[in-house]
Amino acid sequence: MGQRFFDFAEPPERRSLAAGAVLLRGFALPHEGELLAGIEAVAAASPFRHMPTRGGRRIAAEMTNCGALGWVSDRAGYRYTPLDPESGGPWPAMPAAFLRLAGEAARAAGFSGFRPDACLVNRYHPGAGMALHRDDSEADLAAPIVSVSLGLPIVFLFGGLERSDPVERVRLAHGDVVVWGGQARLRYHGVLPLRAGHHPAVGSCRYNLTLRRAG
Ligand code: MD3
Ligand code: FE
Repeated sequence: MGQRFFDFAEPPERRSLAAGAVLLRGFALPHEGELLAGIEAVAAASPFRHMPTRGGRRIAAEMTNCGALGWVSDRAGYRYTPLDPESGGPWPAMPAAFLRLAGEAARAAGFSGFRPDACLVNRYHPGAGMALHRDDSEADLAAPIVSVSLGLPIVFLFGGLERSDPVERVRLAHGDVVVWGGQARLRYHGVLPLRAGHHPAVGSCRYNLTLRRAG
């Protein structure tokens, strides 16, 4: 009984996944409305699209970006660009709620002064996943990446520094935030194909925001 009483005083769940990787369960929940409105505003200016890979296939997740730089892939490979190749104009501004959440999450994980200049927004429909890869095209690899999951849950794959290293599976659900820095920054990662479902606030898909210092 005494135990139960103290449950109210617990801080939000915080779990170290590995050196440099901190999972903040439910950290984004208080900001759900602003984050979803931000995604809608970004997508109104730069709509979600399937980007081609260098090899000519299409990336399963639909993507868009906000901030000074956006991540793009095409037959020339992948890189960050200041302009949306579809609209021809700059990527939409980073919504204030994205910036604030990224800064607070990074600070909670021990990274002070994180100022992202790029946010890739991924949208997964059932069946879409992301193969193991590393994020290595950002200029400052000392800066962390903050990722925010919204909508349907997914199984995240967290590997090592080599593609053949063993992979840990972590469920990422609505409102979960992960800060990837230090030694975790260059580890292989991916997600399993999304399973169909319905999320009361988001519907039948999953969004993932990755906030980065790209330039
Ligand atoms: C670990 N996105 O956009 S988020 C990506 O769920 C990406 O959409 C996945 O991988 C998604 O590049 C995973 C978690 C994540 C993001 C970036 C990382 C994990 C990371 C960078 C380094 C290490
Ligand atoms: Fe990645």
